Amino acid sequence: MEETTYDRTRLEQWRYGQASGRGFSRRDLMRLAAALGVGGALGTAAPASAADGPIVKPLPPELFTVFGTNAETKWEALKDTGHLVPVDRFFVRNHTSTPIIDPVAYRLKLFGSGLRGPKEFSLDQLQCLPHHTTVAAVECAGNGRSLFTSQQGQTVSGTAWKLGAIGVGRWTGVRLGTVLRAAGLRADAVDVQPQGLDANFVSGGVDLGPVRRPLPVAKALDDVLLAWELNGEPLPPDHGAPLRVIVPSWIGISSIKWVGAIEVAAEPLFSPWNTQFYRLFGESYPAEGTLIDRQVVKSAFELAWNASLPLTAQTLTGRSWSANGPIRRVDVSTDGGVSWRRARTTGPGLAWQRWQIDWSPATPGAHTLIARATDVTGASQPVTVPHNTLGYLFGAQVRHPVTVS
Ligand SMILES: Nc1nc2c(c(=O)[nH]1)N[C@H]1C(S)=C(S)[C@@H](COP(=O)(O)O)O[C@H]1N2
Ligand SMILES: [Mo]
Repeated sequence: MEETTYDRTRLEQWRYGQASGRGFSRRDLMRLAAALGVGGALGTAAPASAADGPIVKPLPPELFTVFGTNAETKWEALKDTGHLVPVDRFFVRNHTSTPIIDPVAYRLKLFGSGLRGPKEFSLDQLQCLPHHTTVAAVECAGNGRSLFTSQQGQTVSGTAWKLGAIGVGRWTGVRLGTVLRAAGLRADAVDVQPQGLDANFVSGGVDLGPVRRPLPVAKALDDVLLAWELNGEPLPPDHGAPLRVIVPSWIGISSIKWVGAIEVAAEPLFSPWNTQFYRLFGESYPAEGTLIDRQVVKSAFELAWNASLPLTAQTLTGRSWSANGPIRRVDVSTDGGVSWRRARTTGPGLAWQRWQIDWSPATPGAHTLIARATDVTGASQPVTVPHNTLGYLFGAQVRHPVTVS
């Protein structure tokens, strides 16, 4: 009885954003759900078998840097590609391992207090709904994390990505809104929480359940897609086959891969992925942390880290992106930020903007290149960003070292 009162108070605190950032264990969550009668099928059995390693596709060293279950795209491998990142070099971020899911046996299960009743769809049934295609980035919230340490001397935890935890693809599927309405969405629904069919995520010995994170219903009905195709091909296993969520402009964790169930609730939902992770903690933030959803402005050169460049006239290329909309201008410094020149933008400004600038290095030796983008809202890239302990949203100007000889 006392416990129920406590849990209810905790839920109320979450609703008003006042609770501590400690998050919930799966047991806490199930107990809370049972006590309040708001739960659903947490951790439904996955019709999946494991692949040999955490990632199925080949990870050749010229395309990827591998960090355990994750693989970062090398920026030099994007130099001669088009606007989209080819599947063979699209970064992979797996909490555990890529599951192999039988598309015929596959069902998407929708449930929760925000629906008139539970509903299931086969892949065929989903593919009979109106199709929609969008070009969108998937970018990890921790993209650029290692720069907190290498540029700002700060300690952060998590995968030490440079800038290659982003990929832009052309995704085809059905709008999440179409599926929610077909499932009987109620007017009082507030949150939508997709969950993956990959293995439960265990952190510090605690089973946190399936990878899942809530979205407000307004975002779910806006531009979110349930995708079965990437760049005109069936979705590959590592990127969520047979079906994944694509949440444009939001941090990568929102784009749940291998989505097996979606909870739709008439009350706020929470999971460790919005209470414990994907919040900004640190000196500059409140004790309970600041929830993050959207990405920030970033830029990268299509060059290796410490690239060797010739002492001749050449064209440097790169890309810049922002969750706020199109990039309005990109300025480049080849002298560590002393002087700046405007880069020429090339190609469409869809999800990211390609650009180039000519450079004739005057001297051999070490040089520092910097690209600084400004988006349509005037948001740009500062010299430094405030530290957060989990190393999210590194939007500062990146000092890219090269050697000219
Ligand atoms: N089910 C599930 N979905 C997931 C993840 C995961 O581990 N499991 N990782 C998330 C994170 S943190 C990111 S950044 C993106 C990465 O997508 P990608 O591997 O297709 O590049 O997927 C998200 N969706
Ligand atoms: Mo991520």
